[in-house]
Amino acid sequence: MKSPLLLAALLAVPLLAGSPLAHAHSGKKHAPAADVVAEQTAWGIAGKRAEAKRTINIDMTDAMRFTPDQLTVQEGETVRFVLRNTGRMLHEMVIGTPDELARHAAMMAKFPNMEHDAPYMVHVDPGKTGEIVWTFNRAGRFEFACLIAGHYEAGMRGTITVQSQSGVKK
Ligand SMILES: [Cu+2]
Repeated sequence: MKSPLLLAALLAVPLLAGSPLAHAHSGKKHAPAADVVAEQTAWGIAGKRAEAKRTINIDMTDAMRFTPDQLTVQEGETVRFVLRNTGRMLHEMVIGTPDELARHAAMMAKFPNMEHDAPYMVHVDPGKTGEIVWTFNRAGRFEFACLIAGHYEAGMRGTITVQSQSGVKK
């Protein structure tokens, strides 16, 4: 006979997974890592490491800054970002449109312990490095930011300008 506790635990799983909070931060559902399908976003699409001809190294610090914080890439370019956290606290890099990042940051400020993950973000522990491989197949002006509560607000942000193939900035 199943204990009531176990039953409660079993019931809690689908309840949690289906709660609006679990997905509220992006407005999109997150697929488990095992069956991630590259999803087109307004700021590009998950890239393949083998296609990344360029690596951009970025430092993250407890001064709430990325170095460098202004990047220019070409439309269609796949970039491998290598993030080095030289601080003593967790940092992350999330790529998006300025609007999307602002919304996401507000959600993170409200629910600081909310877990979030997607191909356009990486969390980097102190002293570690992390990686994002991203294909910028949409021209425009985008941003990247650390959305850990308080970091975005402290200015931990950068810009990514994706130049269209015709050379005209949108
Ligand atoms: Cu941070």
